[in-house]
Amino acid sequence: MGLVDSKISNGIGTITLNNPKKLNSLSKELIDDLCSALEELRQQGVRVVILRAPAGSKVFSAGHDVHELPLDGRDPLTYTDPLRLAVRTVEHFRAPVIAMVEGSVWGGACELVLSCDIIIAAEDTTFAITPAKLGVPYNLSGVQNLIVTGGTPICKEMLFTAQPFPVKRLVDAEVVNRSVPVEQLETVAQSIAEQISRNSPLVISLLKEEIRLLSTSHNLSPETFERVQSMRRQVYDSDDYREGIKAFFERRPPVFQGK
Ligand code: LCV
Repeated sequence: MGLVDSKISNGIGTITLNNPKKLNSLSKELIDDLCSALEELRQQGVRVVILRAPAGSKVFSAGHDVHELPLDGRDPLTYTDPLRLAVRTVEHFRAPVIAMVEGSVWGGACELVLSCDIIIAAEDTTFAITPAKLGVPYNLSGVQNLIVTGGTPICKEMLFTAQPFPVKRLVDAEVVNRSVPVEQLETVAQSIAEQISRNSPLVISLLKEEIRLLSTSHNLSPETFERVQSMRRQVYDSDDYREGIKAFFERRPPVFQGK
């Protein structure tokens, strides 16, 4: 797996996002490598996985690779898009995934981290959920994941402002399990992983799936779903969507016209 490193020791898998020159942006290539690494660890029967970036990373992940956001009228966040696939792969992975986070986390990478089962972060970590800044019509399952794991109040503030939030705000909102001094990050994450690896993998796998099902049971009528999809199409067909991406590459603040 070129863009991620993976290892296993005593039933504990560790996957390191390792494409620093692209700030671990969630390109299709990196997501494919991440999903392959998880599948390999599943086949080896890991009890728990730690997902991390290299020690000392200033950026944990810069989020969706903006170069891969379509500009030809296609939905940028469909069911089969890499970010959606990565989030589902973590959510459905039979063993717990611990996100061990340092540096800044951007956009879809926030949802990927929040899709993990336990989040341990260094005290200077920040999270910025950015679709409103880029003009991207975030999708229903993504928004649901954010509010289920984060809670509506802080998620609305994060989504509407699109600003970096210090991890303390997310710990206070019980979105992140713990923030620790960066020098303790590995020890704390490893200790939790070892505690989990000593428990019943069958029970833990069942508990993880029960919690997933109970926390996301929603009856959305087909008409409502289609109405939201038409709302999303209006966004990704809008000038604002193109403006958000254009402004990103021109390194300037976007000027959204609301159309
Ligand atoms: C491709 C990048 C990226 C990147 N993609 O270094 O959640 S949603 O809906 O918004 C979803 C669609 C999503 O996740 O969108 C992406 C959200 N991500 C962001 O808004 C973060 C954008 N990046 C930044 O704000 C800065 O790059 C940070 C603060 C992460 C790092 O700043 P720094 O000054 O250290 P540069 O900005 O110079 O970036 C280094 C190289 O990485 C590219 C960026 O274009 C630059 O490439 P070049 O050296 O070729 O110019 N890069 C950064 N983020 N998400 N490419």
